[in-house]
Amino acid sequence: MPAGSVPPALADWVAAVARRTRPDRIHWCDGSDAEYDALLALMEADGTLIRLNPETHPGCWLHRSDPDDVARVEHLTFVCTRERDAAGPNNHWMAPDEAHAKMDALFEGCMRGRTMYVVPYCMGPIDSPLARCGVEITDSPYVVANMRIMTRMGAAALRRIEREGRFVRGLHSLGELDPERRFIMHFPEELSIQSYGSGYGGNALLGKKCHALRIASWQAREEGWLAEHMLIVGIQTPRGDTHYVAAAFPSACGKTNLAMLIPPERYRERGWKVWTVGDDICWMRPSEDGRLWAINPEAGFFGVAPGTSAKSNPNALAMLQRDTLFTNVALTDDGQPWWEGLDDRVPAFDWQGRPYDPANGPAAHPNSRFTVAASRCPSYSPHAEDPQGVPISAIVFGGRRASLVPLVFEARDWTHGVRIGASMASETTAAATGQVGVVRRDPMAMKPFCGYHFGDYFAHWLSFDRPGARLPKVFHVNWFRKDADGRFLWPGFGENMRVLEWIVGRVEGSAGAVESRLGPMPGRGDIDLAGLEDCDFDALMQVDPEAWSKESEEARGFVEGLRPGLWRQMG
Ligand code: GTP
Ligand code: SPV
Ligand code: MN
Repeated sequence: MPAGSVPPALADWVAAVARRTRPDRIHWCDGSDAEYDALLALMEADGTLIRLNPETHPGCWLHRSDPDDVARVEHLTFVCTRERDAAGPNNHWMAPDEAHAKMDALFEGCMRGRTMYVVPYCMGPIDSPLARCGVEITDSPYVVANMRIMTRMGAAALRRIEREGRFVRGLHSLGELDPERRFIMHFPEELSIQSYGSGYGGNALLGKKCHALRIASWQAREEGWLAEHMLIVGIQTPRGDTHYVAAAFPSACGKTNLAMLIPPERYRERGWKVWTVGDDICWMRPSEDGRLWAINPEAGFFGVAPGTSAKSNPNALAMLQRDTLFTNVALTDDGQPWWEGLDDRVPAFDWQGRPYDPANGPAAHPNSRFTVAASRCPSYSPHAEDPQGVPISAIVFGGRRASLVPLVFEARDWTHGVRIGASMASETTAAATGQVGVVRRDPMAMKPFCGYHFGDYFAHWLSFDRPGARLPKVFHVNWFRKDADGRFLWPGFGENMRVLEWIVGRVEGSAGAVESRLGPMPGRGDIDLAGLEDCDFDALMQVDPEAWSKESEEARGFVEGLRPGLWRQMG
C-alpha cells in the first residue's frame, strides 16, 4: 500500500481483485521517475522491450506485440447495460450478469506468477474541474509504462481520488493473449471496465477509449457535456487571435497530423501559428458564457507511425527522437525505429523481428504506434493544461472518402451540423482488426466509441442548441478524395492550413462562400490556392447530385432506423 491513506472503497476493490486473480505481488504505482526506470529495466531484462539506438534515440524502446494482438477488436468489445436498448444497435451488448460471470471465470487465478499493478490516473489536468479519475489494475508493465505517458498517473491522481471518492474501475489482464479468450467489457452503470486477453492500445490502456470515450460519453450525457473522438488545435491568426478547432476524424484518418500541423512558409511569414492541445479525445462542456470549453483528457500521444515523416509531420518526428515507446515498428541495422513513409532507408528487421523481406508485407505494421508525452511536442499549446480548458470556435467532421465528398463545406447551423456529423461515413483502416478500405457509417467518428444508443447520442448533441448558447460553427472536410488514377486530389498535411484559414475566416465573418445544397462552400476566390497550380480544385469540390442524393437517403435511413423522427429534427 502507498504511503498516506487509500480510500477504503479502493483498498477493498484491490483486495477483492487480488483474491480472484492471485498475483504474486501487488505494486501501487506512484508515477515517479524511479518507478518508470525500474519498469523499463524489468521489461528489458525479460525481452518485453528492446532498447533502441541510445545515440540517435535516447530513452526510446521498441515493443513487439503478439502478432495476433495489433489493433482494437470491435467484435469483442461490449457495452453491458441492464437494458439492451440503452447500448443501442451501435454496440455489441451483453447482459451485465452474463458478462460478469464470463469475465470472473477468465480472471480466476490469471495473475499467478505475475505482479499486479494498481495504476491511479487522472484524465485531464489534475486541477481541472472537467477532469475525471480512474484506477486501472493490470498485470502488464507495458500497459503501466504507456499509462504513465498517456495520463496523469500516480500519487497526485490518488490524492484526487481520495478527495472525490469516485473513480472508474478498470481491470485488465494480458491473460494468454489468445484471441479466442479476449473481451473488452464496459459497465457504464457501474463505472467499470474489464479487459482480458489483449495488451494492445485501445484494448488495454483503459484510460483511453474505454474510459475517456465509452464510459465518459455515458456520463457526459447524464451530466450535460460531450466526450468526443476529436483533436483540439489552436489556430493563431496574423492579428494574434487564437481560434480553437475540435475535429472528429475516424481512427487513422488524420487527427494527429492536423493537431500538429505546421503552416506552409507563406503562412508562417504572415504570422499564422498552430498550437496543439490534443490529438485524439476532447471533453467539452457549455460554460456560463454560452460557449463550449474543452480539455484534452490525455497527457500523451499514441500515434500512428506509418506515414510520419519530416515532410508530413515534422513536429511529430521531432518529439519521437527521445523518450518514446514504439510498438510494432521495424528496425534499421543500427537499432533505429523505421516505418513505411519515414525515409528511403531499407530496414533490417520487420515488426515481428524477422529479417526484412518485402514478400512478407510492410516492414512496420500498418497500425504500428508511438507513445510520447504531449509536453514533448514543439507546438504544444501554452493553454493545453488550463484547468477551464479552451473555448471551441469550430467543430470539423471528416472521413476518408475516395469519391463523392468534397474538400470542405459548412453546416447552415448547429442542427444541420448534427445531421452532417450523424451522416458521416469513412473507409475502415488498420486501427481495428477486420477488412481495410470498406466505407462504413461512422457518425462523428464515434461508431466504435459511443457508450450508448446512437439515437440518444444525436438527441444529446441537438440539446446543446438552447437559449444563450454560443455554439461553434460546424464544417465537414475530406482530405482523401482521389482522381481516376487513384492519386489524392489534395496535397493534405501542412497544406490543410488553407482550409483551416477558410474555416477561421468563416468563424470571424471575413471569408466568402457560395451556397450549395450541402451548405456554404468556398468558391475559387474564397480559398488561397496560390502555388497549387497542379491541384484540380473543381474536381475536389464537385458534387454529383444523384450520388449525393443516394448518400443522403442512406444516412436518413440509418438515422430514422435508430429513432423515427430524429432526421427531421436535424435541420
Ligand atoms: P488514430 O490515432 O487512430 O485515432 O488516428 P488519427 O486520426 O490521429 O490519424 P493520423 O493523423 O495518425 O493519420 C493516419 C494516417 O493518415 C497516416 O498514415 C497519415 O500519414 C495519413 N494522413 C494524415 N493526414 C493526411 C492528409 O491530410 N492527407 C493524406 N493523404 N493522408 C493523411
Ligand atoms: C484509434 O484507434 O482511434 C486510436 C488507437 O486512437 S487505440 O488507442 O488503439 O484506440
Ligand atoms: Mn483515435
